[in-house]
Amino acid sequence: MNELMEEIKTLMPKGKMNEVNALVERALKEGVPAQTILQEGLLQAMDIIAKKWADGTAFIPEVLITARCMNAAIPLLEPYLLEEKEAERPVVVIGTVQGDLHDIGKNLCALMLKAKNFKVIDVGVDVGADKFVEAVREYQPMVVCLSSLLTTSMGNFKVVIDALQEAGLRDRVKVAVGGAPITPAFADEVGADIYTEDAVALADTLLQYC
Ligand code: B12
Repeated sequence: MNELMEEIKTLMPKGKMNEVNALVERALKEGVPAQTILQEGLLQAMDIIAKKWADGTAFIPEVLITARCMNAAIPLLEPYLLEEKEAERPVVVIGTVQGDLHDIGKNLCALMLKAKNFKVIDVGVDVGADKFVEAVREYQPMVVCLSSLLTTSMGNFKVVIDALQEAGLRDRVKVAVGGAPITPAFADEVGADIYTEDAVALADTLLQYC
């Protein structure tokens, strides 16, 4: 990887645009993160030429051709940079527990979380413990949010938490619970980590876990 970055830095002040692009593509193919190529290749090359210009050992044409190489390479990195940024967003799984079809409050929670830049995986309504476990295994969220509006379904919080425990996933994920009939005492009783009364408080609380 270092060799590729060194080559990029050597070729950019020479204006070798096609060669630089080919090296960027090769680095991406070899799995070098786009952020690394940007920081340790392209930006360092710009930095070196800017310093040389400042101390009089390089001139404007060299600065311009280096910048041209930089501009030509950026579009190659762009989709990867966006993807990497996406991957950094904290993930939350949310759903309404089994036996319960109410989703207005859950949707509101999902909306508020998205507004705070969480990546939200909404598993829907009437969701059994198995599906929550599957989602936690697949998406590895920071928090799983369980919603219930019915006194007949709120007991399923514990079923989900027990299933996570049994699957060996409980230590890897926080559990938040909520819904109109839920109280802080009930959240404690079922072994949840987080309870809030509404969606705005949920989003603010989860930000503290990032
Ligand atoms: C709308 C509604 C329905 C709609 C649901 C439509 C939908 N797509 O959701 C329909 C008509 C389908 C419906 C059906 C039923 N309903 Co209904 N329904 C309601 C009603 C009027 C409003 C619920 C609502 O959306 N509130 C607005 C949202 C924004 O508030 P919220 O859900 O509480 O969410 C907020 C917080 O609680 C919190 N929150 C929510 N989830 C989570 C999750 C986490 C992790 C956190 C931290 C916070 C959080 O944040 C949210 C936003 O700030 C309530 C009455 C009420 N006042 O609550 C009855 C109510 C919940 N329903 C009730 C009942 C009995 C039923 C039925 C059984 C009726 C029947 N006999 O068929 C069925 C159940 C069907 C089923 N299996 O789910 C009862 C429940 C009583 C009980 N003791 O359990 C209620 C309380 C009405 C009553 N007073 O009798 N219902």
